[in-house]
Amino acid sequence: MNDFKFTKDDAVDDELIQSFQEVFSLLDHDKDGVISVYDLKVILSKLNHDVSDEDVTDLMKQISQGGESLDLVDFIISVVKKNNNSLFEEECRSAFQVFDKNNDGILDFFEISNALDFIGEPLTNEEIMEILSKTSNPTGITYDELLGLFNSYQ
Ligand SMILES: [Ca+2]
Ligand SMILES: [Ca+2]
Repeated sequence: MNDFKFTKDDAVDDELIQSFQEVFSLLDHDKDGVISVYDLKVILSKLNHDVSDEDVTDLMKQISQGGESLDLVDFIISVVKKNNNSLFEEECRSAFQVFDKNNDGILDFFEISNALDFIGEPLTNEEIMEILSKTSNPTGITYDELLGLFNSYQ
């Protein structure tokens, strides 16, 4: 097995890795430790998906980001990355709803100011005005714009 270690930031615990290992070994049809195009094809035909070699190769490229096979570490990383993104979006959305006190879908100046105080990063009025000046609507910020701002800082 690999001695690849995940850092704390990856938020992967032993139990999770074990369930990844189980899924992985299901997908690794010939049990050689790598999910290949061949393995994918066997699995898909078992599931009654009639797929061409080309389709399977395309699918593999999508999962492995251009590669031709996946080992366990690649597999976990591709799944974790995917989950983190949607988790992140979900958290942003619920945070947005909490701070959008009047539920109009826009964080206005006071709502932003409250939100920043709440997360312990108060900005000056000028700084908030500057953020707002970058948005399409100078009186407030929509969820999509907020997400865009977060993503640009990442
Ligand atoms: Ca295999
Ligand atoms: Ca609002």
